[in-house]
Amino acid sequence: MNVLFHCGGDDRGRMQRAVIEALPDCHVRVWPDVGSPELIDYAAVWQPPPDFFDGLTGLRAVFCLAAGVDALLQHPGLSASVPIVRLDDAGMARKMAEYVLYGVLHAQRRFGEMAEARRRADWSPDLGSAAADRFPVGILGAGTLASAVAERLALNGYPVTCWARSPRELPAGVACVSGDDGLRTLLPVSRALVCLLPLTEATHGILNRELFDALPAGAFLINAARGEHLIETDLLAALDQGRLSGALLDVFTTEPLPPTHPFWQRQALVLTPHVAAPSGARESAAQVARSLAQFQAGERPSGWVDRERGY
Ligand code: NDP
Ligand code: OXD
Repeated sequence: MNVLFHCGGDDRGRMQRAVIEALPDCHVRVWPDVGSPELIDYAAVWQPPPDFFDGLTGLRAVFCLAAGVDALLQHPGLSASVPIVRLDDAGMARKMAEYVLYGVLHAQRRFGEMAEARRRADWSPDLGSAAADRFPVGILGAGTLASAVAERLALNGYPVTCWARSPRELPAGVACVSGDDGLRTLLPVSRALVCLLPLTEATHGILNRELFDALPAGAFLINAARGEHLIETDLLAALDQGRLSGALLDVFTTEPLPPTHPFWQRQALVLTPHVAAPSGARESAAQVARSLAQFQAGERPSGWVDRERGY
């Protein structure tokens, strides 16, 4: 079997070695060394270039080396009839749980305001902070990453509610709501709101003025999903109006975030360069190998993407 590999980003060397090692019975070709394109059976990719799929007429499935498939689904070269299998956890859930816990602690214990006071050499700002059990957290999403995040937050004493398309069984102590009504009940009580949704037509721009207005005044936003979930100008306005006290952002409409972007000037924003939850190279490669074997056996691997839903 011929597998065509391509990985964008800094981790490409480790990912390439891990995939080759995990597929000893396959001939793994590293793009652009495609050989005869019609002989490629599978692709394992992250950030494929525009001409990556050219001539791959025998392609049977694509294994996405990431959890989010929004960019892959929009790749003009990928035929809509080719199945996509994404990474399901692959080491990301634990890291995402750490990342979001950091953000929630930052908001609940008011570390951002303390950092500002520290810049003024102000020793004793009377900030006070709510106890964890009085600091409800809402999570948009109830999937692989959101469940792990919710479980970690609940263990730390936060009341946690996740929002999904349809009701879901979640870890002990975590509530789940769904649909428009569910969102309406979740927002007014969420002192921190975390976005862990896939980017789809339905979720594009969901973090907007209307949603911010429905949160309690001074709520804190954490977006670790995709930059396009957020209307950036609405966030700046909500900060100016005190609707939001701050945000932790890992993802942006334009990455890398341009040096002139207004976000850099806002002390209330904690910015990270899309590093919330990198997948582990070995875990990812092992999952690709497992998924490929399942696919060959006519089974549906766990990260199967439903193109209709968009995730
Ligand atoms: P999953 O597919 O496991 O979970 C998606 C969740 O979102 C599901 O609970 C789903 O609901 C819910 N959802 C989808 N659409 C809607 C909607 N319209 N209304 C309400 N709920 C909705 O995804 P993962 O948890 O694996 O990943 C989530 C995203 O995180 C990825 O798509 C990616 O963009 C981002 N990501 C970011 C990383 C980073 O480092 N910053 C790293 C990895 C991923 P239901 O359960 O009903 O289907
Ligand atoms: C992903 C990501 O989707 O790293 O896996 O953003």
